[in-house]
Amino acid sequence: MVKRESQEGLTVKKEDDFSEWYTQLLHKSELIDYTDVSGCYVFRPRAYAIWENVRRYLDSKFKEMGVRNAYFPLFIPESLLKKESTHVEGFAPEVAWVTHSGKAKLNERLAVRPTSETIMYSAYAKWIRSWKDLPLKINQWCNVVRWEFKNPVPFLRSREFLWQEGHTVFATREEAVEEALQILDIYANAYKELYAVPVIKGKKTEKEKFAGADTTLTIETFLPSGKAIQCATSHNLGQNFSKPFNIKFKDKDGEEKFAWQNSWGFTTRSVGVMIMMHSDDKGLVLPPRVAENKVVIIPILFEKTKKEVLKVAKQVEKDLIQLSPILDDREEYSPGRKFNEWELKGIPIRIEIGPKDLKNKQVIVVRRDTGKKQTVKIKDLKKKIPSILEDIHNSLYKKAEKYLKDSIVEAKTMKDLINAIKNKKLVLTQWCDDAECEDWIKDKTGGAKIICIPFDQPKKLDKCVYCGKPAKHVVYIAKSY
Ligand code: 86X
Repeated sequence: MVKRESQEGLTVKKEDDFSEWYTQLLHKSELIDYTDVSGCYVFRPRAYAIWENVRRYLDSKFKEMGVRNAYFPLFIPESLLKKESTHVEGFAPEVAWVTHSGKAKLNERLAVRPTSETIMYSAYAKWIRSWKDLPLKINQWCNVVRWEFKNPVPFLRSREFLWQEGHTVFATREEAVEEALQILDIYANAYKELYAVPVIKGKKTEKEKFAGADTTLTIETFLPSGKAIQCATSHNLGQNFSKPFNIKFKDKDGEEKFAWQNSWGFTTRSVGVMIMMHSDDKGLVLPPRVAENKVVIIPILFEKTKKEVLKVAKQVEKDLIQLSPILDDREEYSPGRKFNEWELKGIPIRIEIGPKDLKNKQVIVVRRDTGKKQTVKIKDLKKKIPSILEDIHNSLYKKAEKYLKDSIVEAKTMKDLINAIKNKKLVLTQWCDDAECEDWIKDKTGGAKIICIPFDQPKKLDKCVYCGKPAKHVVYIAKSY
């Protein structure tokens, strides 16, 4: 088949070629541009605006919890990075190094931060002396670099990405455990309330958890590509870092104790998750709460009526100013061409204003998610549009939730499991907690892994899908990003 040579709409369907669809979508909607460095992308203004909205939301939630922002350096001396070697080992090939200034070799190599535990915790060791210094709750918004070799995917897997990393310190294990759960809830709510994306809350298996953690909590979802994806994570670090970094405090009882720590992170990957979940063959579908412009106003211009139509369009723009409307009054493009462009760019609502409607003091309102049209009296717009936006958010969430539920298949035997994985499903099954069975499951399914042990567990368990011994948990298994 010959591909349509069009700079405008998407030339492939989401269902036919997911990855080509995603690449075209990001490029043509002007969210992402490429650079000469593989795996490093430009976030264009419309993409960055999404991140700013999420960032504002999360930042205020963290502050409500008493977390304060700080900024630590980008460069981490090699000796410091390797201080707690077990957590770095598996990651070593991904670390990018600064070795020179100009032509002169540095005395010590500097890592470009892949994550900031080491640099933050060496400072914490100096700052924490007594129980009165605890809890210490610090977050930073920054970029990190991991020189991955798997094929890069914009937003989902890039060599540089943006995130927040929270690093908190407590006097007791209990406080830390409680906070890690609260953070996971904040993350899950951000996905639900901003991105309209449902997630599954759970715990990683011993094998899949962060090596530096006692437990890794996670939120996961399942994308229309047929793959699961980790959406954000919150770790109980126990005393695994406080011991090597010597983060000790004098407790109320006069004894010196090692502190209990958490770390948690949410990245720009989330933007890609949202886009993959909701967007369609016409282009982006943006949930209203993260969309930079919630409305586009398109006046239908004819020579005779141009003046009055534009006048009303400008009045509507004013009435809806809170929603950052775009007034597309360009005369060099046809209305049809404008409809396509703003659909491609995912603006949640289009308002068409033509001379006929004006006579009736009304406009046409079109939803991006369903394409449904309705007429609305101009005087009602200010009240009606926000409620339609709410409706769009809720119906996007419901649709994604149905997709997630419909993707789940229960398996009782390995045969069912292997089959369901072949059919790109998210499999709910039971497992004995043995790492060997976990390895075999991965092997027999061609690389599917245990995504998480969901918090939501049944009262009664049956047997392990692999070995047949009594099961300890239900688990989700899928191919994943
Ligand atoms: C693990 C753990 C943790 C704070 C989070 O998941 C949330 C925010 N950090 C990150 N991790 C590494 O420790 C790591 C270390 C090195 Cl040296 C590396 F090159 C890559 C890494 N990737 C992940």
